[in-house]
Amino acid sequence: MAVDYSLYLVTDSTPAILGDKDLVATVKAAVEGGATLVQYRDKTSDTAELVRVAKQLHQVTKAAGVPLLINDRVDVALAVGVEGVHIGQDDVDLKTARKLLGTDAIIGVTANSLEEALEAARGGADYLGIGTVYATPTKENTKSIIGTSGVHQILSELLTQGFPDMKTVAIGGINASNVQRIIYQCGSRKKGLDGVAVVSAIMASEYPKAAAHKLQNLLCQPPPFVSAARNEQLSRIEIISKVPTIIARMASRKPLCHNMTNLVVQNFAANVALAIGASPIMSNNGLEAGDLAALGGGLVVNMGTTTPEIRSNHLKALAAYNAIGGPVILDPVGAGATQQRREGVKALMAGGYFDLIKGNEGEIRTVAGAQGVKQHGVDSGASQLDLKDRITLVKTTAARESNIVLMSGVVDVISDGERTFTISNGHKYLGEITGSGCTLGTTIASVMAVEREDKLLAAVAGILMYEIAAERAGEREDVKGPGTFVPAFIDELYHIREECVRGDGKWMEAAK
Ligand code: 3NM
Ligand code: MG
Repeated sequence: MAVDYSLYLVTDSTPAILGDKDLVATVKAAVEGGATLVQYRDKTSDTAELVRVAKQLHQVTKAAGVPLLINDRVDVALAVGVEGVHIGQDDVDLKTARKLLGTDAIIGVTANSLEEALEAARGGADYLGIGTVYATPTKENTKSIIGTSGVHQILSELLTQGFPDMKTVAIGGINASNVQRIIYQCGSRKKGLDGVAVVSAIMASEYPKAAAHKLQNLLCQPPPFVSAARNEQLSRIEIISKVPTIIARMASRKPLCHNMTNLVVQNFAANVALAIGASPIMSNNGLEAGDLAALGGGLVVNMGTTTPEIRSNHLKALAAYNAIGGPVILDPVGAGATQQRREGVKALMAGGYFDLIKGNEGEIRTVAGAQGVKQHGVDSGASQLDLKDRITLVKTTAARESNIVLMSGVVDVISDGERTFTISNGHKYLGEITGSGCTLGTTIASVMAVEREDKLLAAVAGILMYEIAAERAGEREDVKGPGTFVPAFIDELYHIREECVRGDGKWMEAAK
């Protein structure tokens, strides 16, 4: 019989989670609300109590047609005649469990790493519980926090190593606020999760039926930030023909460009937004982000000025934009430079979805290593990768995060994990003024706010507008250096916008 792994409830009888609710009644409510599989997990009760409670739970689950598994204890599973067990790395081995329970039993195994996942798959596990995704008070002694990218890596290896049909659920810190994103970011087009396992999101809820129902509803829909459509391919000719129209549309729509940025570039970012035809707002107050997100614009989260308070504002704003699918860009300024910033990147990436992450080589390398995926031979600092390796890093990071990654440089590399472009426009004076990276983010967020279907196309449009304007400004006779460059650059951004509005796309011939 096919097992539905979509909403897997793992029980917890401790007062910290269950409160004063009754365990069996809570499970009954959860199953009524939509839990599709139940694991009785009790690490402290003696065997007689485990058998007694498991019998009660089994009555409830059997009536609902939902399988019941027992955590760790094959003997209890046998005594009660439930559908299977879930075993951890420290419990009875898979082979023995299978021998005792037979081929029909459902046997799941916890996998914290790729090695553990492959071993369990080879050993004939029916499903893997992959985690710990995010740190959780429910289980504090977990081996490692692997994030969505760690799960993603295990799923893709299962596919390439010959286990395309292996059933998988993710576990650890999953709740209604992140479940859609976790499903989206853990999986890929080729292999996704079969479900999520939760403890506190249901067991700690005052209304377990409603909590399960809400999770089941969320599981049925993609997260709001997933675009409905996109181009399978994107040729140079298509880009050249589409970009001026997109910029013209931006100028007519005047999208809000919400910058949570550092103190140095606020004024410059606002001027760039105005020049390209967007409507800037500089707000670092996370509490008003919901109102701003509702206006339909894009958000730039810039880590240039960082304190714990700013981080909490960033997280609030991220959640507000994610909730309605508004585009969000992360600019992880100086990401690898200090412990605070490394932690900051991790916390932001675990706290929400960034449609695009933009940084220089060092920053993108920090982002790539931020979530428990080990990188080979990486240290912080100056450019060390050749173009081929930069392309590989950008592409694999984007695939792993299910978003877009832009590594800026003399040659920019941008990818959504499947389509990858290099862009070689720009001018050396961009490197001689402050905020040129930050305001590229401002430009991209503004374009993404109007081009919602193909986010990669939107980002490429923003980069080309920005860098060709810089090129034109840098080549002007009245520009003698970085000081005169800044106003000329703002003028050229404005001119390109005007040309687009007039239907004149000749400026795009400079794209390279
Ligand atoms: N196993 P919550 S994490 C039971 O990583 C369990 O193997 C984990 O609880 C693992 O849904 C975990 O409340 C607890 O975060 C998950
Ligand atoms: Mg165990």
